[in-house]
Amino acid sequence: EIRGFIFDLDGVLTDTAEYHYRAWQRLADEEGLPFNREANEALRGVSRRASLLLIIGNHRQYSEEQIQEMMERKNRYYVDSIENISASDLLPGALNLLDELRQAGIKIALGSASKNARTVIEKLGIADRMDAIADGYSVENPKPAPDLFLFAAKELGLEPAQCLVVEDAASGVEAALAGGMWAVGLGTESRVGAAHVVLPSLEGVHWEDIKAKLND
Ligand code: B16
Ligand code: MG
Repeated sequence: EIRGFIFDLDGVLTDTAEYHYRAWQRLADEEGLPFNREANEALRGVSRRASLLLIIGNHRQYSEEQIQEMMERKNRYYVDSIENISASDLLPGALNLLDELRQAGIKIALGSASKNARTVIEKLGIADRMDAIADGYSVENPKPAPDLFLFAAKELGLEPAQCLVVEDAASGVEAALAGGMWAVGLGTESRVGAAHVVLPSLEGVHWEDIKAKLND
């Protein structure tokens, strides 16, 4: 029986992906590295460092110091750009599902790779709805390793098999399955088809519907 939900942040509860993209694009332009929206798709749910290494590819050689500086620079651009986000930046259906789960007595955790996750959920006005937070500071190994979600489950006091992860990234679905959890994938079959249930988004989604689909 499912007793806890673990929500990814970017792409599930809000669309900070666009702000991450613009910050990476600005950095890539400054460095003369090739990058565009299409290339950005590969960065969905990927940690800051791994994202930068994907952008650099084998185009140039950078020292560790330069890599650190670029990670900090991208983060400054990103943090500046999310300064004004608010509850209106919650994706459709997110708030309703959080409320339904609470009423059903289901525990809720955040499972985000982002080091800015706490700031973002505070701005979105949903920080008080979280029973636990797993973010970019919680574990060493990024998704697709299950560590982040296992950390969240532990914080909730639940077994992995009692937890359901909601993810928009292939690496996140992979992490949930590797951890022995249930997975709901948001987006296309080609991206999140490995999940137990695939939905286009959380819009109009009810806990009862998810439960029914899992029992099919
Ligand atoms: P930060 P999620 C991920 O959030 C983003 O999807 C990804 O684009 C970003 O690089 C990563 O967090 C790290 O974020 O630079 O703020 O630490 O999808 O896991 O909620
Ligand atoms: Mg995501």
